[in-house]
Amino acid sequence: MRPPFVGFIRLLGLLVFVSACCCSSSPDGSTNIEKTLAIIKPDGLLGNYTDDIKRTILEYGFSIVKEKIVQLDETTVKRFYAEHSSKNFFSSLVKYMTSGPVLTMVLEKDNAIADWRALMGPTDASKAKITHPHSIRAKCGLDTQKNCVHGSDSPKSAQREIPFFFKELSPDVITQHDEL
Ligand code: FUP
Repeated sequence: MRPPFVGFIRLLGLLVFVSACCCSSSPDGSTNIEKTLAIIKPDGLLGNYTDDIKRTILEYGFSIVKEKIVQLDETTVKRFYAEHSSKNFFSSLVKYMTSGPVLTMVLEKDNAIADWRALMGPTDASKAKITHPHSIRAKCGLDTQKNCVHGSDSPKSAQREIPFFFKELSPDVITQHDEL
């Protein structure tokens, strides 16, 4: 007679097979595993939102590949936000980003760049509270500047921003497109 657990193991095997077949993100069976840079800005860190934000990150299926708390200086912020150097808010952005420590993280998952941006919500946290009330910026941000979190806005930005804070991660290991 067949031991009773053989049926159970077969069922388990079937479930694993079916979930493996269903978990690829695109119709051609490819996945788009990406890394993105996330920052919890001074208002997020000092406002004690860090644990909540990290819990949300994990709940949404990201892994936190790297993390470190840093106190940014003026030179570093000016380099990081160089594309905004001509904007009228630049000096106040630099002042804000150097006003306290930040938590920099590398997040990884399928479609991480767009998914983290979606989870963050719009740049203006005051508008996010109305249009995207469940977003992170709606919950812990205040306005366009004090908006609690940062996320790379494209694969090109992620390739620049990740090694900016984590030199050990070179650009070529950041975006990987795996064929199943
Ligand atoms: P985002 O990609 O959503 O972080 O937004 P942007 O790249 O447009 O802006 C980068 C940062 O500049 C924002 F997070 C905060 C700051 N900023 C201001 O302080 N004032 C503005 O009017 C716009 C942006």
